[in-house]
Amino acid sequence: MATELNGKVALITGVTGQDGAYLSELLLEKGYIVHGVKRRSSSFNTARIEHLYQDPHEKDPRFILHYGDLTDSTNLIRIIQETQPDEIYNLAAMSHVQVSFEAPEYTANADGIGTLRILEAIRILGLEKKTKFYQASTSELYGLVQEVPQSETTPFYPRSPYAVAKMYAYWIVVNYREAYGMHASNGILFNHESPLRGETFVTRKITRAVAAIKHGFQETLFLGNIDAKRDWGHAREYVRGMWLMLQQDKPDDYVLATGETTVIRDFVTHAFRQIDVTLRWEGEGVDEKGVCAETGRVYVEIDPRYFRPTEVDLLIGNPAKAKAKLGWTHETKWEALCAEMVAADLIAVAKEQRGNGE
Ligand code: NDP
Ligand code: GDR
Repeated sequence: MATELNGKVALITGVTGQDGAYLSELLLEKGYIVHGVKRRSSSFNTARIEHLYQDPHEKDPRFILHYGDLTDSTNLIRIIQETQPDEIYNLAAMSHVQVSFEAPEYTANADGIGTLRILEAIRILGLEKKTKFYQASTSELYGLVQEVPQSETTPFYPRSPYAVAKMYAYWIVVNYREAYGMHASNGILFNHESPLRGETFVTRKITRAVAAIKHGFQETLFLGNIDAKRDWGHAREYVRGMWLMLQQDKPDDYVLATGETTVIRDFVTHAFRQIDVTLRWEGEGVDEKGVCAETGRVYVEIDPRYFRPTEVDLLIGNPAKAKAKLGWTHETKWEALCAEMVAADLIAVAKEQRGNGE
């Protein structure tokens, strides 16, 4: 970290997550002092940011972690008071759509009211004019298809407790911007993935399973609705868009997406191709099995437990505004992203198994 300091301080909630890790790297490269909020956990939850860790005894550390939680307003007020950030990136959330059906109240508290808590903390501390705020909004707000491609003007129709909580967060950001003149922006980000993606999201679940099957540690990949379509980009490129939003003179809301949509089934096929397995799908229905043409071996099975009570069938974003106003574009295509994730998991799974003594 030899970069000269740029005199700015950033605070990232959700620093231990996929986006938190990439954003921390980016901001440190740009010369920020980065404070991160992490939750207390009974086991280590900092694997994604281990390479950035600095001993707190070090002189003038640039990357500093604080225990905190979006459900605890006094804790948030104290952290913001202590760090006096120029920019806050609110990435913390219970971010799993299916889990939000199991824990809807907690999801509303953390993802919805949690956002309000930070905005109020900024106001209570009188930082409205100093601190810029980024909110991790989501394409899940579009939910039931109203129009495609989806843009900043497409009506919302959320389809899960997660999306409804994020919709509250979206509007409270808009309201605080208009009511108090805060520099607060929503990034409406479409799905973005990477080798750091949580293991229970569909892309990473697929790439890890492919790696485990290749190494002989897993027999079958069980999936839910493989007919859903998603607009997938690379997380490293999307965090740059977050930063760009806070560098603008005026706050606003922006879609970040690739503009291309892909059915889950094709991601599965492409992932298996990386280990030289050619999947042949039986029929087109989601209750059919995926079979390898040469051997007849079943690699993929559909398990109804992974179906959601209400599904988001089709996401395809229009990133034209972000391109025109922020100069943001994506580079990585989903096929390359998939290949990168499989390659990383082939190494990771082998390492884990060695670690387990197998
Ligand atoms: P992750 O699930 O990887 O990370 C979520 C982070 O939030 C983790 O650091 C997690 O901590 C933390 N967290 C969860 N609950 C709380 C809480 N109550 N208090 C404090 N921290 C909490 O998500 P991503 O990095 O993929 O996404 C970042 C944000 O962007 C999320 O808000 C997500 O909803 C949103 N988003 C993501 C998209 C994507 O495709 N990745 C697309 C659009 C929006 P811990 O590590 O301890 O679990
Ligand atoms: P999503 O991501 O719900 O779009 O939310 P996820 O990868 O969980 O699901 C994408 C699609 O795949 C289908 N699917 C499965 N999903 C999971 N997790 N596991 C399975 O076994 C499986 N089988 C099929 C799902 O039904 C869905 O249609 C992500 C999160 O990062 C959110 O936080 C973020 O807001 C949105 O992306 C944009």
